[in-house]
Amino acid sequence: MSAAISIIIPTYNERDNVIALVEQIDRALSDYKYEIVFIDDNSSDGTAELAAALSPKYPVQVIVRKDKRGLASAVVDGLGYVKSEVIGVMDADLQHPPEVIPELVKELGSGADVAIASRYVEGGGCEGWGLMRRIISKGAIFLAHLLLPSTRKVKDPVSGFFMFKRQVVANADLKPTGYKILLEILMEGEFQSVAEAPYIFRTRSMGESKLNARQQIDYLKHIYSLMRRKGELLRFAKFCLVGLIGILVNIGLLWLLTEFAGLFYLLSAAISIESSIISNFVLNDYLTFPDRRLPGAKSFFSRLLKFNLICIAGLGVNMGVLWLLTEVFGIYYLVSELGGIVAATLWNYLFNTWWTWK
Ligand SMILES: Nc1nc2c(ncn2[C@@H]2O[C@H](COP(=O)(O)OP(=O)(O)OP(=O)(O)O)[C@@H](O)[C@H]2O)c(=O)[nH]1
Ligand SMILES: [Mg+2]
Repeated sequence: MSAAISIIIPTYNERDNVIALVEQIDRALSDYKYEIVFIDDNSSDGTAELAAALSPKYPVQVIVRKDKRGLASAVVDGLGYVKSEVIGVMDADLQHPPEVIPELVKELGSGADVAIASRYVEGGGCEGWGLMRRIISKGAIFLAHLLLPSTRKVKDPVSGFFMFKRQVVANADLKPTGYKILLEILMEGEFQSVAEAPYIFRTRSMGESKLNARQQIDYLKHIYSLMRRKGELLRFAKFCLVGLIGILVNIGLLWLLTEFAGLFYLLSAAISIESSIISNFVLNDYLTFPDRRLPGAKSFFSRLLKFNLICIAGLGVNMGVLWLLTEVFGIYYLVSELGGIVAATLWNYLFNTWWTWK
């Protein structure tokens, strides 16, 4: 099969990598028609000039931007220059092995719209990473899975090495912050199927890493921006509103059952707590998570049971924090309870999005 492929490669001071990279891509794609578009942020080491000098021999185009505006934005700009229907993104520093590109192309040929070179499927991995970098990488993925649930089906949603069909981004308004352009495409693009092919993220042998704490802060900003754009912040606000309604149901019923039905107040409390959990569940099922509700009575009751268990554990979290802040930190108990409510709300929300409304 011969396909037209465009590879976008963001560069910043990668002089010592570009020649070997282009040669390796050329070898890997010997059966394909392809083009490489470098988006260079005005590297001071002559990267752009060196890459441009390859163009008589290889299908290389170099776009130089005047300022350093970041990896992900470089890729977005690159989309404006590529000509093929099949588009790939990879780093310039040879940490992404070009031999994997044909495997990604095959995945697209077999029906995937997005094909990701993944470190976290069987056969994938990272060469020479210390414990800290592993924790940061896994933590970043955990955060994406937790806060942006539609990414959960992808094991490596922050990979910098992937390919996709042009139509995936044709109507997408891409506004990434920082490094993680794949996350932006997974959240804003239009696609049906995603495939992941394993690869080993190699150690960088030439040039310097541009990764620093700034990128980690940018990542948090990016997640926040996606949560806002994709309605996940609104979802959390609805969950909190339902929680407030639950407090009214709880206190109102406690008062009614104790004063008018003549029940012992602790019995009234048990009934009103459970009633507010059930009313919260129904409201959340219809208002907060209408898009993540499976049909059928069995699924409904299974969600109700999960919600119940998480909320009862949430009561324990509330009381634990109340005790801790009051007894250990000496805070006035009514103020401590605010901490307890915040902790229990977060607990309930996170565990319910993870388990009840997966
Ligand atoms: N155009 C552009 N490219 C960038 C910028 N920052 C990084 N890059 C390129 O993006 C790719 C990934 O950057 P790296 O510094 O290698 O990041 P990393 O691979 O996550 O980190 P290491 O494993 O430490 O190398 C490389 O090709 C860089 O040259 C930028 O601000 N602008
Ligand atoms: Mg790198």
